[in-house]
Amino acid sequence: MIHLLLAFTLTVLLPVLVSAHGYVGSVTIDGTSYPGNEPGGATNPSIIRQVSTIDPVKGSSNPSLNCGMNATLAANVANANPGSQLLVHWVGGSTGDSDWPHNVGPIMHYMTKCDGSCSSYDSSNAEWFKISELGLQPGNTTWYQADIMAGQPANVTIPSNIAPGGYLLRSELISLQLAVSVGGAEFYPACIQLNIGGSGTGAATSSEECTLPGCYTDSEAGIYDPEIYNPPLTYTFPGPPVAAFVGGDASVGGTTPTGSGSGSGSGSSSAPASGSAPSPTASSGKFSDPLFTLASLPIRRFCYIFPYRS
Ligand SMILES: [Cu+2]
Repeated sequence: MIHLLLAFTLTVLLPVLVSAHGYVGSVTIDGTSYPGNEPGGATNPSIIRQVSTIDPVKGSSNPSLNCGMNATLAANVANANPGSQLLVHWVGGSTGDSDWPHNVGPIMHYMTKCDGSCSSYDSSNAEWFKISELGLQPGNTTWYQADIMAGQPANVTIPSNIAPGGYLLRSELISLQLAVSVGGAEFYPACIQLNIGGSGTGAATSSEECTLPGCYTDSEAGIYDPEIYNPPLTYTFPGPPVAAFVGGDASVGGTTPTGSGSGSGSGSSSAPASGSAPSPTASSGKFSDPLFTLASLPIRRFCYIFPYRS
């Protein structure tokens, strides 16, 4: 009987377990969709650098903090322009057939200029600047990442005055459900290869840039947070501030009504997709999610039950 029960429990839990992490399945740029490759799977020409696994990057000095786990160059580069809107579709599971599984932690976007074509650019020593950061929604209890978990893409706008050239756009989710311990944070970076046109002149200053790894430490606020389960929260974003030249972008696109409500000072990005209403789904949606429901049990997170999956 015990064995039967165990077998039943595993049968129920395993499908959830294998979807406990994720990756960027595709990116939509001004309405055109660009598919990515499954982590560790076949490599088709893409604009998204392929990672080797859906597992998170652990540790702030991990070289994979740059573009994701063992990321490799992508063959293609997409054209975009200052003011272009990108929807970054984070998905869950090794084949991306489920929603992003985490709802605690920030959504941030960085860029760096490629030296030559981004399809051959090694960014391991690149200096990155931040173009957006989203943390807590108004009320300081629900994260914008909960909207990603509810199936919405991360929404980011290319700065309206950015100088033309090749750029990597780095989309990053940090999942903080284990961040009550130093080293517990899960980093999920992804790099998208762009060629940006126009005649802008905007650029970050060197004090607004840092390398990845290099931007973060394991023990700083925003990465290690023993109070993460004691809302309402005050959240301090890791990394540099949003670059000053991005500042004028707050209203560009006009599709992100809730983006500036987080107090982050960025305003150029928002988790909710244009035209969708984020708030009604924020609470009802997450309670219907099996992972969240299980995560709400007295034992708070799977990763404690199955530490090898953390
Ligand atoms: Cu995960």
